[in-house]
Amino acid sequence: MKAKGRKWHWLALLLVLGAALGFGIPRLMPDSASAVHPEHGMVCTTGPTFNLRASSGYVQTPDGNSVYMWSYQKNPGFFQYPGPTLCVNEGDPVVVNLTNDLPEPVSIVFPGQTNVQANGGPAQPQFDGGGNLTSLTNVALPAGGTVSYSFVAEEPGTYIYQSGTEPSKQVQMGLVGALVVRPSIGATYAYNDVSTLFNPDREFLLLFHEIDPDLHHVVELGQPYDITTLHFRYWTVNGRALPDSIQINNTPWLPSQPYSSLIVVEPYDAAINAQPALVRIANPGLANHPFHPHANHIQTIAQDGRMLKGPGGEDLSFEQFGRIVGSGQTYDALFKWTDAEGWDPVFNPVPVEIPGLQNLVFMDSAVYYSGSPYLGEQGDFPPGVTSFNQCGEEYFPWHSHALNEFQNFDEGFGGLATLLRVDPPGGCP
Ligand SMILES: [Cu+2]
Repeated sequence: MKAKGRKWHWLALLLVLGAALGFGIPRLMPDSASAVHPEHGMVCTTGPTFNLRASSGYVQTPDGNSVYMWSYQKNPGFFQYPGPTLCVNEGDPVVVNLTNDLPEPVSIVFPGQTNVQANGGPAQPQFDGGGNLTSLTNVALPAGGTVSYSFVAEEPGTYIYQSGTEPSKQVQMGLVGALVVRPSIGATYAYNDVSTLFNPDREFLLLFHEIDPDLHHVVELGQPYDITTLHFRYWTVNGRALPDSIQINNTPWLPSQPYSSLIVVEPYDAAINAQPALVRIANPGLANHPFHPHANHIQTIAQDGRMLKGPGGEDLSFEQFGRIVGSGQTYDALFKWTDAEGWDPVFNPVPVEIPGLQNLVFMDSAVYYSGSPYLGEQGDFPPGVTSFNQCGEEYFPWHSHALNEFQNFDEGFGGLATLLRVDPPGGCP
């Protein structure tokens, strides 16, 4: 494991994050997030019956752009991207009723689920005039058509759901979401194995997706969709690009993008904080993404909704500091942040050479840097520099290491990235 990853070059990232990191009061929401930290962490829409609409709307990007999207939203509800995170329990009879507001047939497929029954809508398979397969399952016809899918959630884990109709268009347009099946031994476990116990107040989902705004524009205008011109310009985590990705759940200025992806933890402590965070990673998009979490490594425990165990039950989980998340794949990881050296300005003052105040150059007058190398301590800043650091917390970037994806329309840093926030023991006041 790496110890505290104090990489000063990443300071630059924190300095360009202009928008304030919210500690505000979230919008009242019917969905369940963590009871202790509703601002952060995975937001569940609970089933096992779900009513979704395939609809169009607009999302915002950090460079001030507004992009036409398709997505699944709750019915009734507001347009949101990505679709709601569907949470069910192992053994549940799941029913997903889909209504189509879009101008062409749409559907949903549930990779990893077995015996999915489709009721209503034209039956599969469907072909276009040229004999090409256009849909993997029954569709909801345009202008209010409906279809219903049902299956039993037989295996716990993290899954995706997405359009099974012309995926090169409809998945790219945003018809994606995540499905979480909780194991029968309890909701504080990721799988039916005691080694997968996690802190339920530290459960996170990171769902990756990509956007070509030009292709979205031609769809908005009703013009032909030419996949050969595909050129992604935006990359999102939970429907937002950095720095929007670190804003709280349901932040009011991103009304169509309700899900935060900020990871918030406190240092591992065998006595008071022994359980790891659970990070569910899902990639329903068209591209593969080499995801790189800074600070401690993640412990990858499952892939595509199956625990990493050998034929004799051997533990095949492993530590990683980089994880290529392929198109259509999911991973589950446990994560602990360890204050390896226990730096403390009084009791363990590990000498650190910090540049003098007058030598510090900030790219932006607003920073998240604490001004101190010690967790829970805050230092001084040059005149004119405002720190949004709350309590000496520390930030680490978790980002795509395909650096073209680490930006918003060629402006970095941004894109497929979020931050890990480490609060001092006991949390921020
Ligand atoms: Cu990195």
